[in-house]
Amino acid sequence: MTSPAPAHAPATGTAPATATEAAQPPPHPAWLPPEAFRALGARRVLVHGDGTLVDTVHDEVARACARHGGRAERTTTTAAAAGPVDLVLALRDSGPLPEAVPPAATAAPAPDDGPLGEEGFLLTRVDDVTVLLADAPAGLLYGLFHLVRLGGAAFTGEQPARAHRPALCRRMLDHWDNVAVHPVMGQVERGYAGGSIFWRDGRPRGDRDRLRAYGRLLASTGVNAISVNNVNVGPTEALLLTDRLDDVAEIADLLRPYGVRVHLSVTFAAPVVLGGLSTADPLDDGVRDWWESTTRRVYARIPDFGGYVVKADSEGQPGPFSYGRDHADGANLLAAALAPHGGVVHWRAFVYDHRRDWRDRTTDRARAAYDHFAPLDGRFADNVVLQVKFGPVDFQPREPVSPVIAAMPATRLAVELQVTQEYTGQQWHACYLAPCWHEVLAFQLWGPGERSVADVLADVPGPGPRRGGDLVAVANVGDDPFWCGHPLAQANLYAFGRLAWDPRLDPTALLDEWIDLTFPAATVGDPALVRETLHAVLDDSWRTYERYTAPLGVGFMVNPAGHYGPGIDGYEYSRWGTYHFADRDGVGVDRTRATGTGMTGQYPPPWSQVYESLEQCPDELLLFFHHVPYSHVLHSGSTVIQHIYDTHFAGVAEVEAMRERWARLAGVIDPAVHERVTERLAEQLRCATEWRDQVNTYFFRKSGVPDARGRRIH
Ligand code: GCW
Repeated sequence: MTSPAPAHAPATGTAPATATEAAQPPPHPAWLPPEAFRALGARRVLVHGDGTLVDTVHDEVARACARHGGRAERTTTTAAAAGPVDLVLALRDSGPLPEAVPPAATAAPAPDDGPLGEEGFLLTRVDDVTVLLADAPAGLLYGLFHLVRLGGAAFTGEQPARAHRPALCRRMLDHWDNVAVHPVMGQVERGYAGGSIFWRDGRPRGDRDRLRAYGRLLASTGVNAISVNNVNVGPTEALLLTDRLDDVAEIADLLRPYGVRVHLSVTFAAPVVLGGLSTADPLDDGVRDWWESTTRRVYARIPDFGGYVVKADSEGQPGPFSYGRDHADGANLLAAALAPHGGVVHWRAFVYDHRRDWRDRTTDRARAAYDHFAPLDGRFADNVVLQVKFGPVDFQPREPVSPVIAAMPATRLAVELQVTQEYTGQQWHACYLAPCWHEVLAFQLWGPGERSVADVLADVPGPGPRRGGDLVAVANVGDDPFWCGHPLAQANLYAFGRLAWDPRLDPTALLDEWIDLTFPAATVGDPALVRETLHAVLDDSWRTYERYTAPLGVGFMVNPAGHYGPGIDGYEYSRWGTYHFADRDGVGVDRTRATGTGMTGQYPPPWSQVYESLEQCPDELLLFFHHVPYSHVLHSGSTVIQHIYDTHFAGVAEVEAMRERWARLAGVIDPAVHERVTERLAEQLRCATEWRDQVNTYFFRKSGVPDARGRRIH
C-alpha cells in the first residue's frame, strides 16, 4: 500500500531513523564470519573442475585454508592430480575424477539416485575422505556452504551417499530499492536498514565489495535470483531497461560468481515513457516489436539476465486495463519478448482497487486478486510466473493463505513473502518470521493430507496439470553496518533462503544453524547461554508481536503514516479497503457467503466450509472471516474481549522478558551487536506498550466490558 504520508511523518507512525555514516567500515560478516570456516579450512581440500562458480568455490576454500592451517588444491580437466586429501569437491563431468576420490565414493549410487540437476550435489564420506560431487558448478557452490554448515560433522565417520537438491528452482529476493530518492518512500521503499546497497541519490552506489559480500551471503543460503529495483518504477528507474542498462550489468557481473541472476522491475508503460510510442497496448504490433528489440538488447549486454518483474494496474502503476486488455494479455506480451532468451516475467497479482468507499460494505479488497486472476488460469504463457502475496490482503502478521494459490493449477506461481518488516516491527522489533513462513508453506491447500503450498511450488504430483513455481521475498537489507538494522533480523534473511531451498526445514532448527554460524562457539564467552538466549528471544517472537498488535487476524491497525506502531482507526475511514468494523457490539470482517462478502467461497473445500463456519474457523483467523460480538467465546474458552486484554498484557510481558534475557549476554558476545540489540529491545518495549495501551483502551471504550482480571486500562 502506498502510504499517503508526508516526507516527515509523525513520530508515532515512523520507526526511529537508522544512522548511516558516510565512510563505512566493512559490514558485519552476518552468518559467514571466518571462524565458521574453521572445520573446512583446517583440512586438505581438493577442488576439481572448471568454471566461474568453481573458481568461487576454490577461492573460498583457499581463503579458509590460509586462515585455518589447511591446504587447498585445484585440479581441472587438464591439471595433474593431487596428493592425499580429507575433502574433495568435484564436478563429475570435468574429466576423470582425481585419484584422491576413493572409488567407493562413486561406485555406490545414492539411495534416491536421479539426476542432481543444475544445483544439486551428492555428499558421502568413505575411507576418511569426504566427497562432494556435482554435475554443474552451482551444485559445488551450494555443497560448499552445506559443508560449512555441517562444520566438524562433515569430517567424522563413514557417511552414506546422500543427494541434496533444492525443492524450488527459483529462490528470489525482490529489492524495493529506488535509484533516485523518492520524496515519500526514500531510497528504499519500506526499507529499514539505511540506504540501498545498489543505489544512492540517482546513481549506482559503487560499493563493489558490499555487493560481492551480499552475493556470497545469498549463495550460502541458496538464493539464486534478485531484482534490483522497486516494483513501483519511477522515471529514473525506468531507464535501467535502456539507457542505464550498464548499471544493471555491473551488478550482474558482481553477483554472477555467486550463482545469483539479476532481474529488473519494469514499467508496463515503458514503450511510451522510454520508446516514445503513443500506446503500450499489449496487442499492438509496434508495442510488441518494441519489447522484443529492447529485450534483445538487454540479453546482448547481460546474457544470463533473469527477466522482468511487473506491478501493473496496482496502486497507480500503469497496466493493461488502460487499453481494455486483461492481465494475461499484459503478462504474455512481456513473456513473448523474454522467451527466446530463456527469461521469465514475474507478474504480480497484487491488483485491487485502492480508491474504495469505506461506506460500501459489499466490496472486499481481500477478494480482489482471486477475482482478477482465477478466471485467467490456463491463459498465461509458460514463462509467466504469477507472483502472489502469501495472504489475500498485504503481508499482515496473520492472514489466511491466499485463495489464488489453489485456484490456478495451470499457472506457474510464485508465493511472495516479506522479509523486510513493514508490518512486523520494521527491524526495531525482534520478530523471527520463519515460523510464519513455515506455516504458510506447510498449509495444505485442499485439506489435511493434501498438497501443501510448498508442494505446489515444488511441483509435487497431484491432480491437474503440474507447473511448479518460485518462492520470492521482499529483501530486508540496506547499507546499515549490520545489513538489516536489527542484527537479529539477519536470521530472517537466512531462514528465507533456507526455506526456499527446503520448505520442510524446521524454523527452530534453522535458528540453530544461524546461531552456529553467526556466533561460533570459539568466538563467544558462553555458547550455551548464547544459544539459549537467542531461542528465548526469537523462537516465539512472531507470536509475541501478534499478541500485542491487531487481534485474531483482523489486521491493519497500524499507523497509516509509516505502518509502524498502533493506529487502530488509522485506515478505518480510508480508501484502502482495510477495515476492522469495530463498534460497541463487536468487531471483525464478515467474509462469509451467508451474510458477508462471500470471500470464504474462494477457497476449495474443506477450507470454504471451515472458514465459513463460526464454530470451525480457527481462533487466529476469526476476525479475518467473521464479525462477532465481544462476548463470543473462542475455542480457547476466552471471550473475544478478554482475549484482546489478555494477549496484549501477555505480549508486553514477553517483550520485557526478552529484554531481561538479552541483558545477560552483556560481555558474552560482540559488544557492538549487544548494544544495537539492546537499543532496539528498549524501543520494542516502548512501542509494544503503546500498542497494548491503545488497543486495550480502544476496545474497553467501545465495548464497556471491563477486564476480568482488573488490570489497568486507560
Ligand atoms: O505492502 C505494500 C507496501 C507498498 C508496496 C506494496 C506492493 C511497493 O505498503 O509500499 O509497494 O505493498 O507490494 O506493491
